[in-house]
Amino acid sequence: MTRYLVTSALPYINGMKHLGNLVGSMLPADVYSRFLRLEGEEVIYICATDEHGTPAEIAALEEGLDVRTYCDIQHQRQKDVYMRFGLSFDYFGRSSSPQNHELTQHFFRMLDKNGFIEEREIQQIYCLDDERYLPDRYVIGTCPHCGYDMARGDQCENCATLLDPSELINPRSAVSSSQNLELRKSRHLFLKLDALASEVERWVKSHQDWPRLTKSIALKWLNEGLQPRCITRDLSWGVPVPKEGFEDKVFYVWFDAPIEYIGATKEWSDADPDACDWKSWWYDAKDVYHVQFMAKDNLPFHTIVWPATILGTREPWTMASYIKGFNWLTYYGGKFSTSQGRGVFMDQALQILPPDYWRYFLMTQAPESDDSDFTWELFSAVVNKDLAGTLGNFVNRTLKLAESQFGNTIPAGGIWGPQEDELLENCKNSMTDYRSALRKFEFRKAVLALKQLWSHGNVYIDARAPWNLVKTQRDEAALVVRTCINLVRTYALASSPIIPFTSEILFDSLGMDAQERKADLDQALDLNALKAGREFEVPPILFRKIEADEVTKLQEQFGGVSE
Ligand code: B3M
Ligand code: ZN
Repeated sequence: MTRYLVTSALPYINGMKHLGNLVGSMLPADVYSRFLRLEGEEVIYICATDEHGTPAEIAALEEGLDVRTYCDIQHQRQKDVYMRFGLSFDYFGRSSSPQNHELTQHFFRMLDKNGFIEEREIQQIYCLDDERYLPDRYVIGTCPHCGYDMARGDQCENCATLLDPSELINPRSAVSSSQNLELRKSRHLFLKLDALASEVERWVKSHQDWPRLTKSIALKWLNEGLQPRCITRDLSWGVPVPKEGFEDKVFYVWFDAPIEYIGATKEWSDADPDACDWKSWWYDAKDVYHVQFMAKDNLPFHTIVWPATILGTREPWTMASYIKGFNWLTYYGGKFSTSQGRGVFMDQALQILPPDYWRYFLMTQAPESDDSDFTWELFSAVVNKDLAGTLGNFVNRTLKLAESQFGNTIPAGGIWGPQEDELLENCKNSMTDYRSALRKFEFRKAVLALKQLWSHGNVYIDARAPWNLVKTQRDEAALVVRTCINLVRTYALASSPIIPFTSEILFDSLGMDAQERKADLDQALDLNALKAGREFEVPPILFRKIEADEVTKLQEQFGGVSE
């Protein structure tokens, strides 16, 4: 039996994530994990905050906090909003954990022992007042190309030119504004990617089933030739380098971040040994199918650098079986921008509408084969049509009619006939499409199939018109109503990977117990599961429509109809 190990790219600790971050990694990973659980598979879904590196240091500095305190606060804040979005991590860890420190040092020692680490001398900017080396983006000055006086040492934000800090005019420290800078030589450790290139290439090429985006980015890197990569930094926040002469350095954040996939699982094991045996998932785990979800900018690290790191240890750590990469979700054609406050952040989204509105909409727009664009017009159109118009409307009509004609118990009577057969046949087909799309990581297709499944109910109830039948053939009307109530159950079960909160509302209103809620997707197709005589309640309106004036207001509030 295959066991499924699901991970999504670890969100940086610095600040709330936006809807683009959500749809590009965590949300599809959650949908996939929930689907596998529904299929009765053994699955764990692991994620964590990525806490080391310059961005965390800068953000802490800006808030006047020491970096550990800053990370404590931000980790809690992120975790909280992910819970509210229904992201069903089995464990949500922290890359600053002792477990990750230990594992990262172990990985390094193995690489060093096996000859895949080399020392090199590089030049870096040192600030005499700050008494520290400054990474490129800590150096600020005037851009030699456009004259912008706040250009960062790695890139000018105004004209987008890539820079080297030595090109800046009047360079100064971003930490203190001190101009007391000098170039110093410093020794660093490099991972010899070149020595591992052919092994990485063989590994990549053994995965022909990966999405085109993933394969093309991996092959592009391989074709350009792999160079040794610096994996140490002159910072104090991070995993210390366990090597003589390097005691005052830490590993580069991208060296320890993927190791935290393992680290987080170990954090879970250490906290609850009965719940999880981390090593059985990560070490010599031949029955594990490991799926990674991420946005495309993370693909080089996961298709090249991280596998090279594992291969170089010469130990049997679990490598990706499948890497699902996503393009960008844009906001009115431009970037979601943290610094410019464009687009919608996850905490703001939940102040506007409950999580399922966002979860459903985002999955309909999953940027799988191309970038896709967020607009409030599209958001309201999809919500109004699919959620309010198709699913919500069917549930509401069905249960309201049942209640008014038969009271709050499922009615008995009537004989299953050809129209019910046809309904069941249609549902089976849509369910097959839905399951096979999810198995193949084709999320947009899956959502389309789910929407199909929902629409069969409306077609059936319109054709059968139980509101008329009830006047002349009460038994027949009872059959239709009973079948439709069973369809509500089918929908609640099938939709739960995408809109889990709505499923719970429906389970509650149908009075389903814990065992009944665990039905799989074959059992979900039983349109006689809920028997006559069972009580139900009519839930409040499931989804409300978003009106045009609200769209206008949201556009104004969140800005940016144009870049
Ligand atoms: N934190 C980058 C990002 O959030 C990085 C991912 C790490 S995955 C090991 O896009
Ligand atoms: Zn510039």
